[in-house]
Amino acid sequence: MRRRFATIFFALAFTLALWPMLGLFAGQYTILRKRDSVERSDTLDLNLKVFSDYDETKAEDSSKRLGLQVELQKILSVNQSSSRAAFETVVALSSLLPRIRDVPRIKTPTPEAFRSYIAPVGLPVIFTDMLVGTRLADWNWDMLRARYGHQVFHNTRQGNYSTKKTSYGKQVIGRTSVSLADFIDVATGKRKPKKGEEGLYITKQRIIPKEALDEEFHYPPFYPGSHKQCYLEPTAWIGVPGTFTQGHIDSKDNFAYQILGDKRWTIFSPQDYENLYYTKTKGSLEWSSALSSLEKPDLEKYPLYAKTNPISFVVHSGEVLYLPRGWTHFIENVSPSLMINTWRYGPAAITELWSDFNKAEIRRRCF
Ligand SMILES: O=C(O)CCC(=O)C(=O)O
Repeated sequence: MRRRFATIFFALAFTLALWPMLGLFAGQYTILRKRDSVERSDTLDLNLKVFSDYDETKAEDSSKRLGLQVELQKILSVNQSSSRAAFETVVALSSLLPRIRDVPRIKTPTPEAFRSYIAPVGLPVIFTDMLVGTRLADWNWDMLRARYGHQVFHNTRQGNYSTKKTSYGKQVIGRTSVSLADFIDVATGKRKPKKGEEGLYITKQRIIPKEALDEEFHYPPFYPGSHKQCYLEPTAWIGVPGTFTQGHIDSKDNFAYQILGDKRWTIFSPQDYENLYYTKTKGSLEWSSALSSLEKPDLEKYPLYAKTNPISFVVHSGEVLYLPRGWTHFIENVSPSLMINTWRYGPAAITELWSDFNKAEIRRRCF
């Protein structure tokens, strides 16, 4: 009896002695957990601060999003090749992207701010002053005519695109050759278009000679010089009013520099992917929407379109649009317009349905 009493007494004393230590441990654990979640949501708030109009109802998804991003990094660090798990995670991620109703215009942030708070979110932004002080800010039609007027652009889109009646997939647009001097004379009203010169759109062409690129073109100031290899060579899009590019998705982040004139962008979040009737079209636009007109979409044929959230805005000369990959974009030139864009393999944490997402080399270099 005395032995049993002694055992119970010692067991109780032992538990009591350990209790504070257990409590300390549990408390510390809770503090760590709390700190973790505070840090995470702080980062997210900072990420989203710039998007003052994002949909608050989606805010509760933010921690899920961060969890998925961490998960995705883990999956990709183990499995460099395309995997079902990675695919499913990126699709889940895109469905948690906060809804925005407008694209914010901001002054160019520091590289650190862009890389920490903007690029990882996967939402578009317009930089209002990124071109100030660069050579591109001095460009005008006369200077372009004098400098590059002799260049002839073969394969220039012509005609039907400006009517917006065509579907890219059917390839019914015309193609023609035009010199930049002729194009500028017609676009700026110096002379009337001759037959075959209506609706000209020089698309995705080199305008700055390769050897002049370093001097003339400034890559976005957010990454070190060594990241130049992460960009595709800049291409020019030069169109008369009304010319149009049908909705499609790009597999890389886009920096679109609006050099001259105005361009209307109508964009859709990756969440609208299922509602835009994508067809995988052979041709220069890999992924295009079957919808050819946004003005009067045929809702009998495309009923899901009614569920989409189009965001429409005009980018003016001197501004730069950052459009993360995965966002559908329909584009229309609203005045004679020159845009130069460069695509970048980037870290935008949104849907990526293309195989190059998993190329280990690109990730190592550019993320
Ligand atoms: O400006 C256009 O017509 C199309 C541009 C485009 O699709 C892009 O920059 O990704």
